[in-house]
Amino acid sequence: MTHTHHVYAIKPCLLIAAALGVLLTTPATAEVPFPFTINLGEVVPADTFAMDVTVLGCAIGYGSHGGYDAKVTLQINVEQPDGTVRDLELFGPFNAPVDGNINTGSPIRRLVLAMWDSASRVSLTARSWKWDGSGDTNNDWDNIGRTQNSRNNPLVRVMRDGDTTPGLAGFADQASAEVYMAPYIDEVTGTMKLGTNQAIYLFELGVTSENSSGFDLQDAVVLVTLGDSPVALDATASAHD
Ligand SMILES: [Ca+2]
Ligand SMILES: [Ca+2]
Repeated sequence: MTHTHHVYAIKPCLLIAAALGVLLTTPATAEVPFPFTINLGEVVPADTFAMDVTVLGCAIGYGSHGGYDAKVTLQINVEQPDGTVRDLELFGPFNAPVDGNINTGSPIRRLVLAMWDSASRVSLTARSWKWDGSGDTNNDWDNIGRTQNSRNNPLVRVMRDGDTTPGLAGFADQASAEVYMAPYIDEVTGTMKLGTNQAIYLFELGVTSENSSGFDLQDAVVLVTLGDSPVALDATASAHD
């Protein structure tokens, strides 16, 4: 229940670092273990923590043969021990499909310069948007009702160290989830190779049936790395850039 005062806890919510915009060509696997558990799609840290959130990839389109690229927006939801929820819009406004779009064809990295209480519960929410056929402003994209939260949701899979990858082809010649996660897959065993402080969220944002050919679990692929300070996370990433 108590708030931990820390040198980085300048504001209770979001002091968000500038986009570093780095291309992650090598795994940013942290060397220092950081304890947390995944419970039904939520990360539950065992200590005060900072977060690094990286969109590794995104592939979803509409129309024949994949058509045009859909917009995708992303929100990080931190439920604190007192029950209050902070919605972090690290990648732009969740309800502005153009300004907040993460389906850009490139990885996007954001560092949260805030410390959070242990026992907070972290989940992710992603939303896909469909073009209404006119221009390219926020108002020209409709939420098609594909909003998925990672909490206890079969349409969002959470990968941790040692997990088996989904093994699904990308829809309409899109790259598979494995391609986006390649730096984090063990070449010998084919299983996930992540730090104990890392998890990758795989979102299905196009269909709701696992039997559909559109079920490819890479409509958004998001890496979350927890650390005991923003400085530690930044140093970890820099060491691998
Ligand atoms: Ca897809
Ligand atoms: Ca899909």
